[in-house]
Amino acid sequence: MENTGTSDSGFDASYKGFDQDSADDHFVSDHQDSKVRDRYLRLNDVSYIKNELSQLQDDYMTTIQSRDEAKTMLTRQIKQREIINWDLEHQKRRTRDYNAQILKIQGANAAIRANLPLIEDGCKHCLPGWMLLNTMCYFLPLSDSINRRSWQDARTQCRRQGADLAILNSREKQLSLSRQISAQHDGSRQMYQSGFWIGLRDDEEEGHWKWRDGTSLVEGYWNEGEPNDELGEDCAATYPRDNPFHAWNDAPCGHPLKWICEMRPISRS
Ligand SMILES: [Ca+2]
Ligand SMILES: [Ca+2]
Repeated sequence: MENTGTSDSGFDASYKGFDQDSADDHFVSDHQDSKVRDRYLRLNDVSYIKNELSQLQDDYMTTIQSRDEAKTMLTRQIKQREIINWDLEHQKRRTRDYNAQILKIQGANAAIRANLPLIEDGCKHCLPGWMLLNTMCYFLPLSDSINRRSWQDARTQCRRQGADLAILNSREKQLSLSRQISAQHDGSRQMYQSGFWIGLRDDEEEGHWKWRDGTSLVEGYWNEGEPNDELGEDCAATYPRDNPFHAWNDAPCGHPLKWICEMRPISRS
C-alpha cells in the first residue's frame, strides 16, 4: 500500500503537529486570559480596597464627630446640673431666710396685737411708770434701787398700789412681758437672781399650779426641766430667756426676786 503520507505515523505526526500548535495557541490564549483576569482582579481588588478604605474613613470621621457631639452634650449637661445644684442650694438658703422672716413677722405681729388695746382703750391709762399691754397695766421694778423680795412680800407691794402679781395666761402676755424683761436684762447678773415673780404657785398641792385668782394653770411657759421643786419650790417666776416660751422656773417662795404687778387700766373721767 502506498504510503500516501497519511500513514498512521505521518498522519499522526501531522495531526499531532497540527494539534500541538493548536494546543500551544490555546495554552497561550488561556495564559493571557489568566493574566488579564488576574490583572483585572487586582484592579478590582485595588478599587474595592480603596472603596473600603474610603468607607472606613467616612465611618471613622462619623464616629469622631459623634464622639465630639457626645462630649459637647455631656459638658452641657454637667453645666446644667451645676446650675440646677446651685439653684437648689440658693432655694434652700432662701427657704431658711423666709422661715427666719416668718418667725420675725410672727413676733412683730404678736407685739402689734399686744399694743392694739392701747389704741382701742385710748381713753384709759395706766399709772406713771406702768405699761399698758394686752388690756392690762404692768409694773416691773427694774431699778436697782428697788430691792428684791420674797413672793409674798412682792405680792404685798403690788396690792398696796391696787394691783396684784401678774397672771400670764396667754402667749401674747408672756411674749410682751418677756420682751420687756429681756430688753432690760443685765447680762452680768446671775440667772437665778434675774427672775420676776408672777402670780402662780403650787403651795396648796404639789404639782398643781394655780394662779393667785384660784384658776388652774392651763399652758405653762416653763424652761427645760422645770418645774422641778428642787428645793421645795412652790412659787413661779419668769426669766430673761432667748425663747420667751421656755422662760419660767419654780423657785423657793422666800427667795428674793423682782416681780411683775398687774392692774386694770384706769378710766379717764
Ligand atoms: Ca413645788
Ligand atoms: Ca426650779
